[in-house]
Amino acid sequence: MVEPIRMTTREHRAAALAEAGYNTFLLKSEDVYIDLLTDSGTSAMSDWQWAGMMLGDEAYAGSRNFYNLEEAVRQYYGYSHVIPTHQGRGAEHILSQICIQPGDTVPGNMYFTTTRYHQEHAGGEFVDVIIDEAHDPTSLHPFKGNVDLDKLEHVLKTARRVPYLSLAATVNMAGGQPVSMENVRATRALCDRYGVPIMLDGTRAVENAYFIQQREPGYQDKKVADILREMCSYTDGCTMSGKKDPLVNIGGWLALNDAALADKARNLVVVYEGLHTYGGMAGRDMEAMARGIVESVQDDHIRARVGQVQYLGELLIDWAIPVVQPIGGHAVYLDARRFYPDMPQINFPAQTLAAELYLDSGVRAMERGIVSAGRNKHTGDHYYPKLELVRLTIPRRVYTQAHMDVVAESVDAVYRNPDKPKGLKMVYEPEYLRFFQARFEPIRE
Ligand code: PLI
Repeated sequence: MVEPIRMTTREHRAAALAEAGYNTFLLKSEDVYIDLLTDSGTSAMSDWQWAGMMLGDEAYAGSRNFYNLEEAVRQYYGYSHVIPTHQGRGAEHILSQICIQPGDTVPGNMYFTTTRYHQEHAGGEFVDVIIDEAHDPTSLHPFKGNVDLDKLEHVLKTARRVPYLSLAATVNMAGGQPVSMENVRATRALCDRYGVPIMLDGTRAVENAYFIQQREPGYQDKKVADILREMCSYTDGCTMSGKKDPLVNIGGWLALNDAALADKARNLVVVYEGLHTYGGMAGRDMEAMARGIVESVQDDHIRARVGQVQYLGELLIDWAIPVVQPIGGHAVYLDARRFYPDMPQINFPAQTLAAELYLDSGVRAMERGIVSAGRNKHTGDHYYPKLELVRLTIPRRVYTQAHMDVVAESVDAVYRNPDKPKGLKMVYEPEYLRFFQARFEPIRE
């Protein structure tokens, strides 16, 4: 599918940005030139997926497309039970509700916005157990998503109850950074000693498997599909946003190995999502996702996908622009602190940088810093994350390398602009997941 894109004038963008409260989530898509807001649901489907859309079995119950999806998840991810959901956060909601009790502690390798929200909403407390290198944008550790086993053991020893370890692969908020197979295996062994299951956030696990193939000794000759299966085999279940790795515009699932827990999930899914054989998706959506899973694990696909992200990242590194290194799997993350070294974090440097980039060229990116981090739910204080980033997220199979060049040139222009902005102040703050809808005004003096 081809979609026309529109160039706009700086004057037009200035007006659009003001109307959007300096929040790129509030811009209209037609005012955007190159859309790197997210890779979520923005990928292009293949001819084979579109053909599958024509084979939708829209029965309320027992659609054949559900069984195709179930089979694809079993084959490529290896879990026994598959509960479809409308997208990833639907799966996170069900998992949190069936596993977490008030007062529980949920350790994880860095928070993700919707994941932590659902854990807290169920009465849990998220504790970060990622290695320290993940919080340092300049560290070149090849597996910055790794769990710090000492931090995890401390939680397992001291927490009243730990329902599961929340393991993300790759780690979005750290810059799309992978976890090594060795670390997953060691984490499994540690969790086994304490009888704690592992729930994978498998949203970008295929990208993680690709990094293992490229970087971890012993995996060079293995297929990405086999690496993915092995990684999942060390975990007990998985939440999935079908909008990322599985190459669809909408959809998700929760997969579990424990039959009794799966029954609980199947029961709850009918309350919030839909019957356990469609979970909020049309039959045709499930078919597209089943086929997307098959395509997503092909070595040629994933090499090209991650390769495009690396291309943009390496261009920016060559031009000495501060980015999170190593370059992640789905996005290049600009280090806003080094764009605006004098700007206090409370003036929202990354939010400001995303606005400046849009103003310069119509390229839309996303803040991943203090705004995304939100507030401590007990004290009401802002979290002040070490990482203050702008994410240039690459949709799969959509843009060309020439688009990447345009993006890089605009980032360079913003970085070298001697006229530095003072930052933004937040003038409207929603209660939940504020980054989506918060509004800002420029600080002028
Ligand atoms: O957007 P959902 O509800 O399909 O998925 C939620 C979700 C869960 N885990 C991870 C690691 C995500 O990245 C994620 C969604 N990410 C979005 C929307 C993104 O722009 O990164």
